[in-house]
Amino acid sequence: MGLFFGFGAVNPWPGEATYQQGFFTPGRSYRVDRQTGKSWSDGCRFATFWTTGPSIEGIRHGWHPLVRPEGLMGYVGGRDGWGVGLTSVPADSDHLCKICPAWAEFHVIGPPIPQKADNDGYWRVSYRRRMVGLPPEVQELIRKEAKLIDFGGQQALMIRLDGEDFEDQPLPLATPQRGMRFVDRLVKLTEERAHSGKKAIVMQGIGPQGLKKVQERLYNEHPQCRSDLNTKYRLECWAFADGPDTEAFVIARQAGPPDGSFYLQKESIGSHRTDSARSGEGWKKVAMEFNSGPRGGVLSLGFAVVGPGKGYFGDFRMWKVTEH
Ligand SMILES: [Ca+2]
Repeated sequence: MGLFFGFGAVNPWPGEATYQQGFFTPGRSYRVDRQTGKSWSDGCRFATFWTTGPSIEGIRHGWHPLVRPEGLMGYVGGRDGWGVGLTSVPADSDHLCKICPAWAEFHVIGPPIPQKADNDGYWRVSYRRRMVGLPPEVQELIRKEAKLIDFGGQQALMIRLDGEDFEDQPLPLATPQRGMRFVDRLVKLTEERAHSGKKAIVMQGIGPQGLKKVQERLYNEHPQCRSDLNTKYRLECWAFADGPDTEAFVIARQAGPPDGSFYLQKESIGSHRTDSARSGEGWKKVAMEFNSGPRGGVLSLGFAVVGPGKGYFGDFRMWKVTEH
């Protein structure tokens, strides 16, 4: 769920989401002037947005938790056909309104930042919240009465972690999907070449300086997902470098909370990359394994092509090798 995240990261791991659709009732909502930061109340009725689910680790290790003031935030679906509704009551009403860059979720607040850690070392953020169970009948009413945000036929490019061959991409935004969404403008879907089927993704090669920019932008423009604590991950995909002196590979960076802190820091806790597929090698499986930090964090992926040619990627998969 977009309420708890680091740098827009979500939790696309298969099997971890417990609901399909979120909604909110009016309560208070805001519009915000991005230039001045000024916000004002804005009337609304129902609205919904598609999302994936949180995990305990995501909540424990997320960036500033953002909470919607008043009203009701709900999660349709869930176990046994029941959903969950949450209301939040801020400790005071003097919080700045924040905008979630991942979900354009604009009526949330940031609870006060704690001044010190608890005895167990965790920096706890407190706010009051009421939780209610939503029986199937209520969920059905919500689905019937809710106004779905019109995505206008928009589509998105996404990596599903349990295996992605890109054959049914791009995916419609108005359909629930569980995966890492690309927002990198440099990555395109293509039928020029494919390791499987007809489709793959392609990137134009860049120079070393361009690669540096890609690495710097990893937190903002590349697919992200939450990582568990003390867990080993493996990533595999097929890459093809087309053109002279060109190589294609996958890079990843991890951000996590430093020791003694609740909050994620942008400084990487680990940078990783696969081996390269180089010019003349044809399709090559590239892979990497890496460990998450002791407190988990956020994993950002980048697809890198260095040189004058182009690089193709297909048949991606990432999974947890070990769990504690
Ligand atoms: Ca394919």
